[in-house]
Amino acid sequence: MKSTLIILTFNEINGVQALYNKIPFKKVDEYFVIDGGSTDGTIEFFKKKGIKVISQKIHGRGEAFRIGMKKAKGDYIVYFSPDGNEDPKDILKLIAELEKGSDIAIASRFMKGSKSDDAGIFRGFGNKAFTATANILWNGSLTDNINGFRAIKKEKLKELNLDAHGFGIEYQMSIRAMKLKYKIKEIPTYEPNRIGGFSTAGSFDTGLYFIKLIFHELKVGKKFLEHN
Ligand SMILES: Nc1nc2c(ncn2[C@@H]2O[C@H](COP(=O)(O)OP(=O)(O)OP(=O)(O)O)[C@@H](O)[C@H]2O)c(=O)[nH]1
Ligand SMILES: [Mg+2]
Repeated sequence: MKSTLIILTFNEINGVQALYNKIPFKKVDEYFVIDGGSTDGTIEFFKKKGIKVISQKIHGRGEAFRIGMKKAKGDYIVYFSPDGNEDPKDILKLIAELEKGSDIAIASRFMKGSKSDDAGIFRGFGNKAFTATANILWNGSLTDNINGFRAIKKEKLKELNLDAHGFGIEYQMSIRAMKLKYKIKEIPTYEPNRIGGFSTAGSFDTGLYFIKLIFHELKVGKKFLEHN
């Protein structure tokens, strides 16, 4: 099976410079960058290295995930954000879990063996509360269904017909995957603080959108399958 590494950036030059040499480009079959409109040199950095950069017409991680799915030639897709919150070493570990038979593999910041320096008390609590709510509603047992650092089989991702915006995309992916009883594997990860730059995930707005998503997903049920 072939793997595609998708790097997601929006003004992430500091992280990109710090992490570039640690990204296992040679160990995946395909890689490219999807950029949400960087103006800080991120795009130029990758282009200079000869790496393809796809510039989004519509901003946001939701859109970036969808473009990635359409462009990826591999059977396995890994989404990686080089902001310092994600350890590039986990990229191959996530792919390995798909090879072992999982449909989705998520780097969890909140399971046994994990650690997060970045979540803080408020965001850590929010993350866990949203994960727990989804577990109750859709009969799951995940510890971190929000983290963007994940790998998924492309065919399985297509089936989910994700339409969420921005930072809701991962939550919707996890919820729909639970609805379809996908095999989801979590691996412990260490999330350090971000390297320079700025987070654009406003906690309040994101939280509000997650609540809307929960109601939307309750209403939609499995009807998203009809679009296939
Ligand atoms: N392609 C793309 N990437 C984006 C977009 N918005 C944010 N990103 C990237 O997504 C990753 C996560 O964004 P952050 O703002 O750090 O969100 P977060 O990790 O939830 O927040 P922190 O934990 O505070 O860092 C980073 O690598 C960003 O550069 C976008 O519109 N398009
Ligand atoms: Mg981040």
